[in-house]
Amino acid sequence: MSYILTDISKQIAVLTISRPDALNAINNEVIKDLSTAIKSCIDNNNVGVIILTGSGDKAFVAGADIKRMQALGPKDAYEFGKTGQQMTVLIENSPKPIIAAVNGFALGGGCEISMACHIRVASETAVFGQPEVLLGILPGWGGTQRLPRLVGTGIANEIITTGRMINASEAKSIGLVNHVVPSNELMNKCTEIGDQILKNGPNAIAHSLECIRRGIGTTIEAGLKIEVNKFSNLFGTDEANEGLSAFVEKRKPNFRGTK
Ligand code: DAK
Repeated sequence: MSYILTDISKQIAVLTISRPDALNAINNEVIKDLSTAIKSCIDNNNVGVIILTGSGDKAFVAGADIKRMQALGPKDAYEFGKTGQQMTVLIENSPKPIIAAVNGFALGGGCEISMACHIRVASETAVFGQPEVLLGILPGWGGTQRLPRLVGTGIANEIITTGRMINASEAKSIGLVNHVVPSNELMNKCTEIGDQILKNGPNAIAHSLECIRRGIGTTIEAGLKIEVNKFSNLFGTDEANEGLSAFVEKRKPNFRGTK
């Protein structure tokens, strides 16, 4: 049985991490199942947007499985760290936007998974944090890299070295999340964003995400080169022909057949 529940409707896949007795804490099996589920959504032509959430009303993901980590030595920890990092890279590199629907605790590895997603929407009850230093370890699934890129170095330094918890409204104020909504509106809000994305060209979306991702780590000049190449490569494609013609013909574009 998989730790991931998959529900696909109207080109939006909802992936629910389901390990409720451990607040959806992540072990190797969850990493494997989540990676498989994401790859399968990326390969599925009936999916255009992915929403990632946690089961229950208490946690998105309460972190890596602390009970399992207790037994790790440096070699196993390196493997666990690498596997978790690969999963976050798979999420971040997805050509289909992945929206984190953060429905509760997003701590340690949970916060790191949410930060690898392209968009974060939090319920009012969400709690973020990188409490690894409280355990004598450090954020090892990209927290030290993605948090400063999202919120700036000074705030990331404080969050990581204090390990303190951040509530949803603070997360919004520092730019860690895009939106905060009441719990019962969380999935609606994510679906609304997903529906808006689905109206647009899938290749244009995928290439935009790639330009943003690759441009962040480089100079403006190098980033502009990536952008102009991606931009020009879209011209002459069926998708760009459809989008540009639809504007001229004063009609809505049809990029995905059914939408
Ligand atoms: N791991 C395993 N079990 C967990 C867990 C976790 N992270 N978080 C919660 N649980 C389990 C609890 O043990 C409890 O199970 P039972 O004792 O009932 O069997 C059950 O979930 C319910 O939790 P609580 O009873 O504690 O519930 P409360 O409402 O009282 O508290 C809490 C909720 C989220 C505040 C608390 O559970 C908590 O503090 N959890 C731990 C949060 C945390 O520290 N998370 C960060 C984990 S460290 C690496 C790369 C990355 C990482 C590690 C290595 N390498 C490069 C090697 C990532 C590290 C982390 O994520």
